[in-house]
Amino acid sequence: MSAADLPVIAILGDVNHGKSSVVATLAEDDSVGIGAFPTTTCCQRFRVRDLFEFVDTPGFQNAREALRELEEADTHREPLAVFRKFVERHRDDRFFVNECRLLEPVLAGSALLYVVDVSQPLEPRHEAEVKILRLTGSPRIALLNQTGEPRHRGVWEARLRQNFSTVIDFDAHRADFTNRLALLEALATVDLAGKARLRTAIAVLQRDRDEKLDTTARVMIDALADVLTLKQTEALRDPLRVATQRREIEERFREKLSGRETAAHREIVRTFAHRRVVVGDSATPDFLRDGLFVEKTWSVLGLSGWRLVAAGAGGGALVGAKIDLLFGGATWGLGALVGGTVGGGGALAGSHSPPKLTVRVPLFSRALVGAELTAGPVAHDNFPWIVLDRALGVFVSVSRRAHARQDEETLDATALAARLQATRADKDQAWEAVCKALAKTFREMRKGRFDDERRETAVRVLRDWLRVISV
Ligand SMILES: Nc1nc2c(ncn2[C@@H]2O[C@H](COP(=O)(O)OP(=O)(O)OP(=O)(O)O)[C@@H](O)[C@H]2O)c(=O)[nH]1
Ligand SMILES: [Mg+2]
Repeated sequence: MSAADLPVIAILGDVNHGKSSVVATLAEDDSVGIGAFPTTTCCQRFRVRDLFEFVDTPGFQNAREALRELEEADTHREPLAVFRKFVERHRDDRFFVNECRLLEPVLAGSALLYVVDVSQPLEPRHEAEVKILRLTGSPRIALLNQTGEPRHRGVWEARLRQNFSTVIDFDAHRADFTNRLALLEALATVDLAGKARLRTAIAVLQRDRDEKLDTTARVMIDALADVLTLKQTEALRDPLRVATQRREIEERFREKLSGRETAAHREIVRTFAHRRVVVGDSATPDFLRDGLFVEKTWSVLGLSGWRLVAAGAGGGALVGAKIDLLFGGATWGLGALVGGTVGGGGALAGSHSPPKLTVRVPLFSRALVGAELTAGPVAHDNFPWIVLDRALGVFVSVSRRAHARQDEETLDATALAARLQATRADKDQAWEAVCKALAKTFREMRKGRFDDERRETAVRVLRDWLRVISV
């Protein structure tokens, strides 16, 4: 599709009714200028891939006065000619500067989205805006946005229905992917000229969304494979100072683990192009430093009760229950997870015991020359589930977040758990099946039997689950 063929959709409405917010959410672009005061002063184009273009416009300034000059379009053979004359006449007129600018895309034949804020009352100037848009004869639909309590929704809807064949609710701050597609579908229905291209665009967007889910599933599975096999091995420096070195290794191991997890979280956030969602920067020291180990994380995600799933496909063990037994009232933090035992052997004990930090002592050397300290890998049954849950929490946060939102969001353990819980209703059975498949995956990862084919299977299972919880 050449650029000239792209469907162009102009977003119009009163100042501060949320036009730019609608553009940001539709285009999934959080760089769109949004503000509580008159913000958009010139038309700005936002292209979505090479599929279509949104034009954000300044709000109407003097709609009632403009209407008086545009009314003759009602009986004119070519209504847009009247609009063109208006723009030529007022090109240098400060009084109609916004009207001249917002009419640019209208004159170029765009489809129109009229955005109203139903938390504000319908005023005579809005009646004039509606009439102006009707006079253009352009394909158009109306959106009921709300920047606060939707007190005036009824009045707005009744009025708009008289002038627009399609009036739909579209909350710029809450709209999800399904709402966005529904809006484009509605446009395709009224815009007969752009219909075919819009339908093509919708299909591409759906594929695009699937790719994002696939990327996220891969990021999660790869991070899980890494953290489940992660170790920190160092040569013993001084046999008399084993305890000190052990603490250092623990710390480095913990950093590596957290770092790997944070990298995955950031990649998920990036996949959904949200720059106001913060993962582990200085504002969230706990989450960055100790995310996997702080008491809050384990208590919120591990002990909350909703995650009592049959995770061990073999044993059918209840993951949540185990955490209770192991950690109930005990010490929290890395100490509980990566045990402080120093001794021979090396194989980590079974999943019921905390993983051990081991010292391997070569038989030929009494002086411990060449001895090694090793921390990890973490063998606890619950470990991958905690990592997975936290990644799912990040995914749910960003995959449902509208790009119009201006607030900074910090992903801490509590936020992730709350987000996750909201996705669980009525889905437990499906989740259980996913858990069974993933429990097998985790065993394969731990045993070093996780090959490409198994990776693809795991990615598919997880991707399908992401689709379920992303809307
Ligand atoms: N809570 C909430 N606030 C919204 C919503 N849409 C817009 N806002 C807020 O309303 C204000 C105006 O939003 P904009 O999108 O800049 O409105 P606009 O119509 O483009 O404004 P101008 O460019 O000045 O004409 C901003 O503070 C937005 O954050 C919404 O759906 N929910
Ligand atoms: Mg704006």
